[in-house]
Amino acid sequence: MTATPFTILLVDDDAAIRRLVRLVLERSGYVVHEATSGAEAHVLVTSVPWDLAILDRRLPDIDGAVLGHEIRQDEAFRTRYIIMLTGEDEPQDKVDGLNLGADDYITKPFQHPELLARVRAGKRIVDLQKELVASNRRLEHLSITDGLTKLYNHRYFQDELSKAFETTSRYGRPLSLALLDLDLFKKVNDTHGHAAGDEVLKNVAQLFMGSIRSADIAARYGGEEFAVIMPETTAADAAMFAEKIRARVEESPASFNDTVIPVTISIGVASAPAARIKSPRDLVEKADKALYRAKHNGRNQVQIAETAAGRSSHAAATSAAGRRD
Ligand code: GH3
Ligand code: MG
Ligand code: MG
Repeated sequence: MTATPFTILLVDDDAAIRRLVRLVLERSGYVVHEATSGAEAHVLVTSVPWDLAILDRRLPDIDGAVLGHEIRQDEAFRTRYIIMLTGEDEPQDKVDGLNLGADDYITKPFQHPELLARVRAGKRIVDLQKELVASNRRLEHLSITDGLTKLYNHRYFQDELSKAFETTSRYGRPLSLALLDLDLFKKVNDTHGHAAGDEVLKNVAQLFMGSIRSADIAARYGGEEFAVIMPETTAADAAMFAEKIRARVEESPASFNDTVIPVTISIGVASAPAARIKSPRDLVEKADKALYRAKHNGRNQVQIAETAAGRSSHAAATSAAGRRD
């Protein structure tokens, strides 16, 4: 993890207190930003990154406890730590502050070691929460990614296809799906070994990632089979994309231990909305059938799913401008 300095927002209208607290905190290596009112604090919380806030209870324009409560309402600040600065003779201040969501309080006048000890305690909590967030992100990424190719995995593909299909059904927007299968891949493994086969899979995955639009989703469907979801893409445009990626795979062999390993892919494309496609499953089935035809017809080619009229079409390169160039 990068070592960004722990940053503290100090909100107090008393300049002498601000100077003192800043001095103590900066000597211990903390970065401090100051605000003198609730209004200034509200600007500061969104304009600088921060970890912990020290809020005076008595501010000119707002009760510090209420300010803390307001800051906490923002989802982005839920994991930050808030310490109230309260007067010695107002025990109710502490109760109010804690009730409104502050994590701790410091009574004025305070001893430096106590201030630092409470800030350190806050830092421990904030650091722990940061680690949790980071580890959740890592886990989430792992749970949707294929380890070998770094493309999305099958589960994520299914989830995203369902979502994309819903948009298509609701608004009648075009949606295309390409299923791509490496040709005679078993032979690659048999000839060059499994490790070389893995390298080929990684290589084609790279080609897919470099060829898709940002809204497209490229996934490893399983084994040596891949899928690309193309929202807002008609069958004609998807056919052009598929032809482009087919040609790119043919032209860009992987190399493994100084051996160049050429491969080709067969692609089946299906698009919605279409009369017989009522579900994401129908779309996959149609694309799969088209893929099967591509294999049956000799591989290294693109086939487009049959339309309701029963016609099938071969995606030969067309003269029209591609959607991606
Ligand atoms: P076709 O053109 O009909 O698709 O022929 P194919 O040989 O590609 O098809 P088949 O389904 O017979 O073989 C797929 C091969 O893909 C067999 C399997 O060992 C290989 N394979 C699947 N996953 C992996 C993998 O993660 N790494 C490697 N190296 N090979 C894999
Ligand atoms: Mg295959
Ligand atoms: Mg296969």
